[in-house]
Amino acid sequence: MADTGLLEALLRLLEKVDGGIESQDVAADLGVDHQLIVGAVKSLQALGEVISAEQKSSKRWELTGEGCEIAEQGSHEARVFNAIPDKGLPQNELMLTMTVKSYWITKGSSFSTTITKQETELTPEMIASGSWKEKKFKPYNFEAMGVAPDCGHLHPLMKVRTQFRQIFLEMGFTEMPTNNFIESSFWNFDSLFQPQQHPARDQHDTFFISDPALAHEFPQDYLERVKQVHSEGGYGSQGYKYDWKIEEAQKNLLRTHTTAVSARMLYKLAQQEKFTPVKYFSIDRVFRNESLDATHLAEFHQIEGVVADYGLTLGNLMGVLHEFFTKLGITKLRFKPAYNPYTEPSMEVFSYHEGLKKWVEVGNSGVFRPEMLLPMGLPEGVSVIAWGLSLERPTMIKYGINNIRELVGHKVNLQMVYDSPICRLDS
Ligand code: FB9
Repeated sequence: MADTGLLEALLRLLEKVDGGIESQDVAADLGVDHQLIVGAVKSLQALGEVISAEQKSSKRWELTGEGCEIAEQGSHEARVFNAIPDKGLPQNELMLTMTVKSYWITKGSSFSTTITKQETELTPEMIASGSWKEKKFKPYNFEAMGVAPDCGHLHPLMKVRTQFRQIFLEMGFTEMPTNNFIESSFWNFDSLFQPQQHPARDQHDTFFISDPALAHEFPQDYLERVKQVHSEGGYGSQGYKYDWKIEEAQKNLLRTHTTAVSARMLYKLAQQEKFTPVKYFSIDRVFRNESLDATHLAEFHQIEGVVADYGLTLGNLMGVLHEFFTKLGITKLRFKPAYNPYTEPSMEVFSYHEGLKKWVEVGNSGVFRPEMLLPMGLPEGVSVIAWGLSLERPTMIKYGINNIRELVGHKVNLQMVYDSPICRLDS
């Protein structure tokens, strides 16, 4: 931004004339280099319609540094004559022509002789007070280069996670605290009405922790209601009719899904004096002791969205899934009935992949069961819809990676991380 004093001096000169002024004449009048006036014109143009400036190109002779030297020290010819060798010297080498870009400056529709400070950010205070209406805002310079990081490179997974986080935030979702990889079986399974003999709960699907092997702190009244609904039913459910054991619920494990965090958050919500609708999301690592292949490792990042409100239905779930996946650029969705221990009904979500010319699974979803929600203390009538997908699958597709070991793990080529471009999911 050119110096404000120079801007206002130029404006005062412009104010005195009816038509316009030549930038070179302004430079001469103000006794400054023409390039400073060119900069001042560009600054005034960025302020909006203060001035109008039509760029002109004119060719003209201008003394070079050498020319000034001749003016000060006498004719070149005389000096050159004396120095010209017998074989002579072409004149055009003596003088160089320059193209000077100048401006024909006229008053703009918002002409003023004073510079109004341009705001560079819209603050909450401006919005609240309405003062933004009287302010001028500096236009965004979309041509500006981003600030290059001094060092460090973001892994593609982290770039895609940021994009998903942005999508959830745009949709009004709040991020859940997922900073506990270790979880009790109670929150990972029992609170979700997943029976203690479910196959997912044994060693070959779950990583159990040997030390500390057991968790001991649970909300006792809630734990009793969970035990009751598993063993004898309640809330209209017949339960699973088995001898529910606290020792099973105490076993610590590496969480197998972020739905354990959703359970904790929904229980906390149920403790409020008055229920309030919420929209939560999480994106973090989960661990499963499963067979490995080109697209599956023993851990992955689960993305989960949760909406709790009175009277939510499967239609609301389909609607929020359409909105979510549309922001990913996925518009053709199909829903297939599925089964989850903690949601009824449940749906697998499919999208038509134009490249592969086939429907591919892009996630799973459902309505949390009353046997999960009511023991928490959530009011009758409150329903909770939720869905999940992985971070690795979209990342591999986005970055054209076929084997997950090229994306994560000790064999990853760090140059791939350095070279990975920024990620935009909507295009
Ligand atoms: O992510 C998956 N697929 C996917 C997602 C996005 C995508 O984006 C493209 C660029 C446009 C492409 C593909 N899947 C879920 C489907 C399959 O990949 C599947 O084979 C692997 N699944 C994981 C689990 O496998 C052990 C993906 C992972 C998954 C599955 C289910 C959930 C979360 C992650 C869930 C859930 C849930 C359900 C109800 C309530 C709460 C959570």
